Order: sequence, then structure tokens, then C-alpha cells
Amino acid sequence: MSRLVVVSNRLADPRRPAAGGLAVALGEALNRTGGLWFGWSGNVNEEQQPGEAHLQTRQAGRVTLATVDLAPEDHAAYYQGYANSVLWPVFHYRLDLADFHGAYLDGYRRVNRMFAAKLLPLLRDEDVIWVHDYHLIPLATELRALGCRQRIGFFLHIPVPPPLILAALPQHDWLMRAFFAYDLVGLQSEADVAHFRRYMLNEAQAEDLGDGRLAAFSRETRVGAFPIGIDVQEFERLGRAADAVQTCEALRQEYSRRKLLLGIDRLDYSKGIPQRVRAFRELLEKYPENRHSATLIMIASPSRDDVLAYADLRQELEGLCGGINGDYGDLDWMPLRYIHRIVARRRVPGLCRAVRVGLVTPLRDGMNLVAKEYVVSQDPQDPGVLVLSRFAGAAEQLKDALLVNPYDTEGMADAIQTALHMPLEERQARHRALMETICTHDIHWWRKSFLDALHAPAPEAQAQPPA
Ligand code: GDG
Repeated sequence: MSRLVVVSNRLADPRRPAAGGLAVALGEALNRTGGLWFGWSGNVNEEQQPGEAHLQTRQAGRVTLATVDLAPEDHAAYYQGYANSVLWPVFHYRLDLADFHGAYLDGYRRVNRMFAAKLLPLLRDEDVIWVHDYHLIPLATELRALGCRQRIGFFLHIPVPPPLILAALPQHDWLMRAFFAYDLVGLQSEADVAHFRRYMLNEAQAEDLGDGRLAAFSRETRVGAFPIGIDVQEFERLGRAADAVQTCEALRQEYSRRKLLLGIDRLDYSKGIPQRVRAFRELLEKYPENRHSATLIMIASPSRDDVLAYADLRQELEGLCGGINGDYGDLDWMPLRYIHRIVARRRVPGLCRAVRVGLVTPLRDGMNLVAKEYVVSQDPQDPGVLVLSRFAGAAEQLKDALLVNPYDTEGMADAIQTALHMPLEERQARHRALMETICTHDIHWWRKSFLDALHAPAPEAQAQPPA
């Protein structure tokens, strides 16, 4: 069996379940083959020069964790710069928030080249390499340039926008060409695959070879949708543990006469958090019976606060939350509980179970795992209702949620009202259907289907010259 090598911007210790579903799922696959996980340590090293790094390795069970620190200039240009101030906004359709800065691209190339140089000596001939996410799109190009012939797959966790949005990215042709150095490109949804294909056919004059295969730049790659799932069993186990049960009971007691709603996300402009607050305000305005009876708990965990757009978002949100509580709150009731902190993961399933409505309303999202976690946390006898943005990748799978357009404040308020008053039988039926999809397409299914596709014979691909 070939050894699996995972490369991602950040690493997590695969033996610690607290690290989350993705780390656990990848950890399982790595453990089985005795794998290698390579990436940034998370440390910024003041002593280091740009483009330089020392490799550190340690063993976690059968998995070797190999990491490098980043020089301050590389952290600023590669991570905060090109990855999070250019690619993240553009791929989430937010050209207005992108900061196209020449030095960012230089840093992005430099770090990808450095990653390739550090990784190459660790590779064995029979390895299969799985690269993750937008930080590392050119990694395979750099590896191929150094002579790497192993199979390399890539999974993009964020959405792919339509071709004309991508084309606004200076150097889009360079960036998109880099996908052809991979043997397989996995995306979250069919919509992403359609955008990717259209870009490649129209902008890169790729040839459609059928069966997801595309040819351009004297190379061939395959593209497909591999919607990521969650570790359902692990999340259910977490939900039965004491912390989650206590969290749920405490909230139910405190709010015994009220209906709770919940939003839980990283504080990110892609997640549609201000739009959600406006819709909640509209709910209170249009359906006054909810005043004194509905409370929205909004957990917006800190994220990338050193990037300007995130600081602006926080300010906007805090203004909106304060406005609602000031205008509608009373001595015995506050409409909104806004928490700008990370809630411990072991409490999340209890929080989800205690609330009647889960609000997952991103403006754009590759998938959105909170939507799946919310459904799995519910009591099947008396489940809550998921209100889900049609612009989350998850909406392609979770058709039994109440799908909303987060830009339509009134429409979203109406959907929340429907959710708050949905009869038990309909809630149960929707929950059953959602569970079926989520359980069938869990994180193990995702990992296996991607790796099976990557291992599938593609004789020409192996023999291809470097892109
Ligand atoms: C990217 C893509 C794609 C959130 N707040 C807290 C907390 N969380 C946890 C959730 C969930 C995870 O973080 C967030 O997952 P998402 O899928 O919503 O989002 P991204 O971080 O943007 O991830 C996304 C994903 O990659 C996987 O491919 O689905 O589309 O953007 O697990 O529960 N966890 C804790 N406290 C919090 O306050 N403990």
C-alpha cells in the first residue's frame, strides 16, 4: 500500500480529537499507511530570513509531523497577504475586499517554493501526495519542477467563483495553470466544478476529454466534486458526553419560556453575519409576537483580526447587535446574545441541541460544516430546524433545510418565522432526510472517495512531463 503524504498550511495532532473532524479523518488515513503530514508549524520565527526555514519533525503514533516556521516577511506576504487578503476574498466573490499587492504574490511563490524544497527530500517513490487548500495551489508546480513524479491530488476547501471573477485576479492565468500539475483536483460542489471547467475551457483553452478530465499546457488533470462531511459518530459521542448534556440542560432551563436561535461561525465576512442580524431584527419588527419570546445566541469566534477587513466587520457587527438590544431589549429579555470568543468544542453539540433554529447563512461558503453539525446534534424526537443559505456548498446536499437567500432580509425573516413555528411532524421528516445525507456522505466517505479517485489508474498522468 502506498504511503499517504498530506500537505496543508497548518497541522493538527491527529491523535487529539479536539483538533476537529478533518484532522481526525486525515490522521486515520495517515495512521493506516504510516504517513507524513507536512506544513507550517504556526510559529513566526523572527530569526529567519524570507524563503528560509528549518525542518522540524516529530512522531505522533505512526505519523511523522514535519513542520517549518515562517519568517515574519513570509507570514505577512504569503499567509496574511496573498492567501487571506487576495485569494480568500476573490474566491468568495469579494473583489471589493481584495488587496492586490505585488509583494504578496512574491511571498506566496517564495513560500510554496520553500515548502516544495523542504518536502521533496522526505518523499519516497511510492508516496501519494494530498495537498490542501488555497494557500498551496502552486505547490505541485514547484514539486514537479524539482523532479517529483509521484501522484499529487489537491482539495480546495473554499468555493470557485465564476470565470469572470477569477479573471479579475492579476496573474489568474498563472494561478489556474498551476492546477494542471495535479493529477486530481477535488472541489466541494458541482457548482464549483462547473465554474472551474468553464474557466479552463474558455480562458485556458483546455480540451474536454470527458469523465472530468481536462487537458491543457501539455498536461492532463481530473476534476470532480467531493463534498466534505463531518465525523458523525465522533460528533454524536461528543453530544452524549457530560459537557454537552450540561450545556443543553442549562440553556433549556434558563430559557424554558423562550425559543432559542443559534449562529456559530468564525467572524468572517463570507459567513453573512450582519445580514443574519438584520434578518433577526426584521423578524422582531414584522412578527412582534417574537418579542420577549425569541433569543438569538450568536457566537462569532475571533478570526484573522490582523487583516483590516475583519476588524471593520467586527465593528459593523457590534454596532448592529448593540442597536437591536437597545431598541428591542427589555428589563427581562435581551433579543441577542453576542459572544466574540471560542466556545469549547465539547459544548458545541449541546448548544446546537438546545436551540429550536440553527441559522447558517453565509454569503458564500465552500461547504459549511456547522450546518451538518447542527443537524447531527438534534434530538430526533423533537428536532430543531436548519435555516441554510442557498450559497453554502452544503445547500447542494441539504435540500431538506429551509433554504434562504441571505441578501433578502425580509425573505430570511419569513423563513425564520416558518422555522420557529414548524409543526413537529415536518421537523422530524426534514431531520430524518438531512441525517440520511449527512451520515452517508460523512468525513470517511469523503476521504475514501477522494483517495480512491487519486489512486485510480491514469497511466498517462504518471508519465506526463512537468507542467
Ligand atoms: C473551510 C471552508 C468548509 C466555529 N466556531 C467555533 C467552532 N467552530 C467550528 C465549527 C466547525 C468549524 O469551526 C467551522 O467549519 P466551517 O465549515 O463552517 O468553516 P471554515 O472554517 O470557513 O472552513 C468551509 C471547511 O473549510 C471544510 O472543508 O466547510 O466552507 O470555508 O467545525 O463547529 N468550534 C468551537 N468554538 C467556536 O466558537 N469549538
